Amino acid sequence: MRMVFRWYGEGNDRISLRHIKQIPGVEGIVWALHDVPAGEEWPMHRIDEVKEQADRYGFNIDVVESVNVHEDIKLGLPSRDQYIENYKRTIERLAKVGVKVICYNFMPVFDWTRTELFKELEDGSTAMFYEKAIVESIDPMELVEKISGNPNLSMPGWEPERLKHLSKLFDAYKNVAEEDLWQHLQYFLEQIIPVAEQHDIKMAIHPDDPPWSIFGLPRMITNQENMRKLLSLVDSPHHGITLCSGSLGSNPDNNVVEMIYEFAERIPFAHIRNVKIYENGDFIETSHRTSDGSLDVCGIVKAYHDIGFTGYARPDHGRHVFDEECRPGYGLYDRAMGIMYLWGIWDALERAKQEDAKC
Ligand code: CS2
Ligand code: MN
Repeated sequence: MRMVFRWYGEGNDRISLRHIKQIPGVEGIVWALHDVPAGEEWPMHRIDEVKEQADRYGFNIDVVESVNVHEDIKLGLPSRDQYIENYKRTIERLAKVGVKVICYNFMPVFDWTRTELFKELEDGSTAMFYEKAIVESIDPMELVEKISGNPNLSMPGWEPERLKHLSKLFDAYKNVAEEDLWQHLQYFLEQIIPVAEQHDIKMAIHPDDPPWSIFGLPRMITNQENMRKLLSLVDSPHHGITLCSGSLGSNPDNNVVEMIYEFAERIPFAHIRNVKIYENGDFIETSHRTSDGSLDVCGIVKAYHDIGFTGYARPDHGRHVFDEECRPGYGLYDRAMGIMYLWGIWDALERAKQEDAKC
């Protein structure tokens, strides 16, 4: 398991590389050029710049999260071909600085969706919360208005400049059923994966978060069966999954441990975090510790250990603790604690393996 940490970039992240360096066992940063709009080629000089910044601290930049997929590709519009070409150029450029894994997602319109970004937990910390009834009852356009007036609620996909286009996007998706979306993904993969192969980069799709359809938009990467279908679209070790325990695990029917065993060979990147699921379908992000949430994080790490996982892993969203002011889910302290918990389990398993070997 190679531990990495998401960093939003110089001037864009309050957390410094100097501080990340002090978290035990972190060997690289998970990065992206967050200001380059989806669909555009990433400029080489900007890529080089991140490489230099990381080099100063001895961090690798092996994992990129995300190279975002333009909506026209997901919608299957004729303009997609140009965006796919741009995507290929970005893959080629990332290969030049040694990138090994590209995480991306194929969710229509929105990345992860929550209804509250700073919901207070019993211990006084805050975390991201999903209230099912709100998402189910609200007209997305009403939610847009609510969010427009509240800067604290800004989420991926809900950026002010995108809000203006949202109604048009919703209209465009009216004609896209789940099966169409699968075909559009296949079209994309058939062109991208050969380029990834050529440059020895593993493409790792992130599951849908939450793993069910929201606001009437189709979603695909939601459960084990669909992941099987996903992997069968293109048969290549360069086509894999970012196995995100928290995204998939917020549906109690999903068994993340089983997924790790089944898809072992196709997981270049692991996101590990815990969520607490309520009976009514709401969920909140908790500390990484197994007993704090509904997921068996111990069992998840054990599964990675059992399969001899040599891929990259990062703590995913964390709580906001110690009064830290940070971007939702991406504070320093709780993710650092998460890492120590993951290493604690991993090291104990390693030790047990050594003791066993001695007997
Ligand atoms: C996050 C995602 O929801 C999550 O668990 O890890 O926001 C992830 O960064 C993107 O979907 C990757 O494209
Ligand atoms: Mn994730």
